[in-house]
Amino acid sequence: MENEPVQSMSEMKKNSGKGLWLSVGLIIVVLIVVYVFWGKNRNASDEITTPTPTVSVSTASPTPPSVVTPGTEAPTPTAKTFTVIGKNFSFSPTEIKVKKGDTVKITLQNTGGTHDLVIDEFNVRTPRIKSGETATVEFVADKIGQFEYYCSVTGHRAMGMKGLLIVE
Ligand SMILES: [Cu+2]
Repeated sequence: MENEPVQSMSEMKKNSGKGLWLSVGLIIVVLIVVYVFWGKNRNASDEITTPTPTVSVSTASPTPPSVVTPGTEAPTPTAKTFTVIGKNFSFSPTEIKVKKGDTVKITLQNTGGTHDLVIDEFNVRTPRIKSGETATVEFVADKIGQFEYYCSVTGHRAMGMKGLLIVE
């Protein structure tokens, strides 16, 4: 009986303690709710102001091969390059084959002596070059046939500085 008021006091303390914890808990919950809500809003506004950069994966689709529609003649001419080595007294190779309409690029590479490379039918003529030098000519093989390329330095053609350009 003596302890009753004490008990009630402790009970009151307990109650007030409970109330305190309750209010603290409530505040925490409110804070969490506010935080979450605010955070969401901030994220939303972030999304608006700073849009996520679009990842541009450049899938550069390879250009489809040019379709040659049947019936149309003269497909796009292809450039063909050759290196002809010239020396006393021969050319190598001694034969060059191309298709009519091809752009032909011939580089004369002189490895000995003084030479040039001439094709009369295509008005092709390199300058005369010395050993170690190179000279390039370019022309369109616009006619079918076999044409001799040769060195125009006196006597060289007769001594074997010649080859055959075959246009098919
Ligand atoms: Cu020559």
